[in-house]
Amino acid sequence: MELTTEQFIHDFELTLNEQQQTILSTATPSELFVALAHTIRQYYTPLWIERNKKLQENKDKIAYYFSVEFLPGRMLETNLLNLGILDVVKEGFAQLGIDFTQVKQAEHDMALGNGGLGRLAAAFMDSLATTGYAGFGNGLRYKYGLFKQRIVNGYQVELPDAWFGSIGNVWETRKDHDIVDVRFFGNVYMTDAGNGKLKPVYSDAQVLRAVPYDVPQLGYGNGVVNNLRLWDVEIPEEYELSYPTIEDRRRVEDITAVLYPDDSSDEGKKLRLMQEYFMTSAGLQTIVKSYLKLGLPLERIYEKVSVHINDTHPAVAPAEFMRILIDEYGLEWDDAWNATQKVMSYTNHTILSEALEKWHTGLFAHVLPRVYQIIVEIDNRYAAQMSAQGVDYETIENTRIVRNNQVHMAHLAIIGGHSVNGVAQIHTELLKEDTLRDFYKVSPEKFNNKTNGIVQRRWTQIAAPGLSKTIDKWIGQGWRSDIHELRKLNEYVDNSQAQADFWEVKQLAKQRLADYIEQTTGVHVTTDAIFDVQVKRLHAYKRQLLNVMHIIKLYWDIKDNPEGEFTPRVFIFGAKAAPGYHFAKSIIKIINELANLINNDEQIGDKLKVVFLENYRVSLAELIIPAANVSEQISLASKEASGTSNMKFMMTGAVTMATLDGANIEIKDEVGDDNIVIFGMTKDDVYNHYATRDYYSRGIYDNDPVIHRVVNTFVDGTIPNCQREGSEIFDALITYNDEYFLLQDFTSYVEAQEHLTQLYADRARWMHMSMTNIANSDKFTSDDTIRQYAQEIWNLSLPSHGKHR
Ligand code: DL6
Repeated sequence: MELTTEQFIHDFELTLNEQQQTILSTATPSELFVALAHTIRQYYTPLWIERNKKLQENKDKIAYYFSVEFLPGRMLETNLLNLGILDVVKEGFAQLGIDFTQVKQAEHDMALGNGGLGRLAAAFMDSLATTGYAGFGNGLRYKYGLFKQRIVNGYQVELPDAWFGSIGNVWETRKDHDIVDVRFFGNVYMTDAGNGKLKPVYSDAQVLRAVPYDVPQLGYGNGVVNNLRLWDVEIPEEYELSYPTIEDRRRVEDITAVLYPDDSSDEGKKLRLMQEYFMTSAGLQTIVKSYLKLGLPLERIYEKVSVHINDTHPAVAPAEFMRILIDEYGLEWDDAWNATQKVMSYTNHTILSEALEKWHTGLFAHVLPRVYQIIVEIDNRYAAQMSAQGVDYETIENTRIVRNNQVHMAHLAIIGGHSVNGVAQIHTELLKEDTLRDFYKVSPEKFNNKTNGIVQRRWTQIAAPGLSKTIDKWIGQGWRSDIHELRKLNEYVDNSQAQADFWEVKQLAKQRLADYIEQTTGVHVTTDAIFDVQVKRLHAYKRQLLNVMHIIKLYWDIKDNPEGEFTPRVFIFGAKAAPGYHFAKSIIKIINELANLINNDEQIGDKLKVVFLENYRVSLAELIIPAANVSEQISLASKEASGTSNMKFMMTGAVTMATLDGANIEIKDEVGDDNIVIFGMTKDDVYNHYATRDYYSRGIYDNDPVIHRVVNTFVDGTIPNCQREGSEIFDALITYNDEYFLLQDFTSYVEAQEHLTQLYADRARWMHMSMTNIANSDKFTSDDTIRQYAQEIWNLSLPSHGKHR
């Protein structure tokens, strides 16, 4: 949009005075932030209204993305950048003497997600708007997002993330006209509807009100505003008498209280199921209502609506959609089923079977009695149809939805839809070969791959403005709107002046991070060191522990030979462990105690530092990622579905230390073997070990003196204050045969690290690698990923109005 600095200053001051009823000289950063957000709202609101009107008038097809997680982080800068007024606002603030960074930091991260899956959902919202497609999100308006992590005595402590704080969500708008009711529990039986059909009659059901709050999703430079709808729960007035105590009300409010409640108890499981159904039912009900306003026949709803199921959490969608079409609008089963399968599609985000949700049939039927009836009917019809097609009994049994007293949500999503995709090539292959192989046998046409992507704008223009300016200097600004122009940088990867510029900008980013490290942990680190970073959720398969083992090896190398040559390294970790994941928490404790040991050893000095940055989140990632020299992507081959931080590091010039897992393989394909460092087993090696059962970690431990010493370090008292955690780790590695093959991969990891150190010592070689990574990272733009979803899964056309990319 066109906006002069003068106009902005005028609008901003007016909003500050009228809305916040304060003036510049006394306003706090948070008051300034709210005033700025409200000024921006005035700018985009007409665009939003116009967008909705046009979509309705032109009857454009819309894709609805259902996800229990959305992790946008802060939205201020994205909104400003996408509206094209970031520089104007910064300039206006400079003229007013306001510190923009301070104001931006007053916004609390919107952390309604755990990690990669939620961040991907947020990226897709940005890319849908940027590409111009009509794509709307549906999620939950949690009062508490992902917990706030504090480290106390080396241990993770979880605190509630009260992200609404005192200012609430400045971007949202409550939409009363789309309120719907959602029903749980009770009894249901079928009765004659009088028109030759049956209709359900409910008794003793709990009826709750679903209230939508819409959060705008602005496209980059195109005036498009899409919608992210977050559902909140309320008690309908007519049922208020049923909730006489605060406790009664709190039990209801719990539905949207916390992201991922503790589901180790039956109560927790019930709550989780209720959350998932609540969002899915509310979203689907309003979709059908707004479709009907177009005046088109319901049985052809698939021509105007797609519903995407992001992981298994909203996988009740096909059954709920059937319920709505049949029970509420009287469609025949076959018409409803035809529409449902054409509307629904599903993304799988993991091969870890424990993450594919299953519900005990007793619980499911208790919470959602009518939906359960429909699921049983879908399942029976599916089995009959497969049998009629000659599919063998075992395959049918393996793919059924209701099996062994469990409702298999992934199976419902696959059977009830027309598409199932993995999130990187290797992951999709593994789904076909292993996790979902029986489905692939019966419905190969449903399977496809959509490699993940990232919003390049956030990781360059917002998180790395210095890097962005350096890119501008060498290839012009075209890449900012067409990321594929980044490839022009390939021409300069051996240009010594360009290398010096890119080196310089990385050093500045490292210094910024070094300052933050010093402020928050008291540890001084030098930018002369290699900044080696592993930031992601803490999980055994991601193998932070392998990184720790390498650090221990380096520690002993220096202790054995304190005068030897050593390229200094700073190892930086950021990771939250799921609150109930004991082993992951033990690894956090070990990292912190190892850090204390190393950072306070004068003999080690600046040669080696270890830092654990608490409360890893999107806004912290924006500080850390541009400062990395090395990106640690070291999961056991076959276990990481894709990864997306690997793409962010690549785009900002880090070199990846990688196993052949997830999207690392596609990064390697883009940059070539010389510009990435690969080590470790392949997925076939891993599967061979599974088949032959020949892996024996104790044998390696007994025979390799280096490994022996490293593993013993966990238990011999070298690392203080972690006897219990050290023993757990020792047991996992040796007594329980090292599930994730750390010992097997250790030697090759160490060799790869030594190779990397040599590469870093040759600045021209290193900068060639670093810049080649930046230059070829365009492949991972989520704009392209979303285009593939839109064209190949959702069958969307670009709306006829507006500018598109
Ligand atoms: O697809 C987004 C993201 C992938 O990049 C990660 O590799 C994958 O682990 C993550 N999956 C999940 C699902 N649950 N589990 N485990 O978070 O999805």
